[in-house]
Amino acid sequence: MEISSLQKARYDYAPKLPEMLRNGIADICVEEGKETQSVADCDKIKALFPNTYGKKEIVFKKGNNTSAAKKQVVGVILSGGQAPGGHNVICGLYDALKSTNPENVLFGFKNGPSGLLEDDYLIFDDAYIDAYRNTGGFDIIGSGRTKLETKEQFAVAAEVCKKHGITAIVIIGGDDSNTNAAVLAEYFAENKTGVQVIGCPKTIDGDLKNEDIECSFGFDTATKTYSELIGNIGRDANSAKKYWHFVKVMGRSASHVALECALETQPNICLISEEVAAKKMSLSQIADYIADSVEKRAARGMNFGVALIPEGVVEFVPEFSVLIHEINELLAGSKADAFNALATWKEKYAFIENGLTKESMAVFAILPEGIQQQLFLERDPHGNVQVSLIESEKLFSALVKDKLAARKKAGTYTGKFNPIHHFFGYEGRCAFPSNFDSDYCYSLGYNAFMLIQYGYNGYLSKISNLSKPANEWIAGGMPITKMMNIERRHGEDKPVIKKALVELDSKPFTYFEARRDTWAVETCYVYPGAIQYYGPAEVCDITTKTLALEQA
Ligand code: FBP
Repeated sequence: MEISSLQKARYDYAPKLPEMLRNGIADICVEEGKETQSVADCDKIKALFPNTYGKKEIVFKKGNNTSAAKKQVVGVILSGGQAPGGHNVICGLYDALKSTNPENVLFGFKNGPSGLLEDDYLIFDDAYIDAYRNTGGFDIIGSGRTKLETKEQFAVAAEVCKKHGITAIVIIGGDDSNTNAAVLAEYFAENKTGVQVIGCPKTIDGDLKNEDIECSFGFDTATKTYSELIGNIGRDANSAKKYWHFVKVMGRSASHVALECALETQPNICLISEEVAAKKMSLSQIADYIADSVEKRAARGMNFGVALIPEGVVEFVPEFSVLIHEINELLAGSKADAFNALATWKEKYAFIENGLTKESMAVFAILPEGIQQQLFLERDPHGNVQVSLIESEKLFSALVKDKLAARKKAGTYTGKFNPIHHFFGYEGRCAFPSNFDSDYCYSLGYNAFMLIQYGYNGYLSKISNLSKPANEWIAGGMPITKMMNIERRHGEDKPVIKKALVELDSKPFTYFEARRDTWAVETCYVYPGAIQYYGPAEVCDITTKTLALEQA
């Protein structure tokens, strides 16, 4: 197989571990802290996790390794969307496991959690692992979105573990996957299977973070990749001076990715979904907000700009959520057949007009026709609108165009508005991990094995102090139940790790808020350039602005 020069060079990169994990396995001991309590709903969580609740936070130190000398057979699973660095979690896990005892075995369950249920696996060896060191992607074993959440699935998982003599499972996933890791850990403990479960925090969305987990892996590389592209677009816009670029960036619901890219590149506009929801902004208000920037810049002779749109924004617009709800109701069950039987869009439109409330129809009516049709024609297997498919970058540029046309008529705006659309998502999920993600992920995997070796169950691998150089990072573990609360999901009370949305009083947001009015009318673009893997630490090892501000 042909490989690029960079890939070859990255094979030789030695990821940096926290100081306490550096001296070799024989020199790692554990220090237990206080017993933990969940962040909320303690009694309910305790009742649901009688075997794994209230365990102690732990930190690794340099010192005599006192862990039990037993052969470990570990299974690892990649769960959910790709995030740069996943391969290194597995490499770190493998290296720690093999340096502890060359007889230890690492199973990789293929294509996500379903691999465990279907007993579909490979066994790693040096040659296989070496071909994936410091590379992006999840192709080492594949990933998938099957949820491991039912008792029946847990029983199958226990059988598969028993068959192979597996002593621990490592789940690399986001908030949902790690919630399920905690439930699986409790099941294994309750049924005395002897199998431990350890989670590792992954997602480019950056929404698995809390007072214990400083950031999920992949966020650093993905946002640096998007920021490079946005910076390039900003420079193109400032060179050609004739286009407004509407750039949608990934992040299923939280706006951490958009905010980080804005902090890196200083675009004219960046919507933050959480603010849209807090201020209950309507589509028309958002369009006016963007149009104001277009108009002010045009008045200064700048008919160009860059606007960032977070992927999930429309779901945070209250009137839009109501509209989606009404559409789902309107087409529920057999009503969809009556709609689908109508021959023309004109007839369908009349059906819609008849079925929606006046308020929702007013929202529907201002949408571009392409988006109106998308809402009714592209539906998921349950018949629901697929909000994630909505091309919000096109939606907002169309709404802004209408606003500007009205302003032109009123004589307040005389500029030109030529929008161009982009969506940056998949481009960043499998990039070569930055040095930060290479180091962080390798440390998470290495550390996950130390948690296994010391007998912990239901813990998340925790590496902290991340805004400092890697040697100052702190390695340890936190019981997943500590991060849980009860939330209403699909009509039921469920114990879950809380999803971290952008906090409007956080340092990253307030820093952005204090500067965005200037960015909206002036041209303040910053050009971060491509991720650098080799060179001075201040160029190659920088963390995200979000992390730097949070820990300032
Ligand atoms: P995870 O939460 O599993 O990490 O995935 C996040 C994400 O990358 C979102 O940013 C995006 O909306 C979604 O996955 C896309 O999912 P898919 O890969 O199934 O198209």
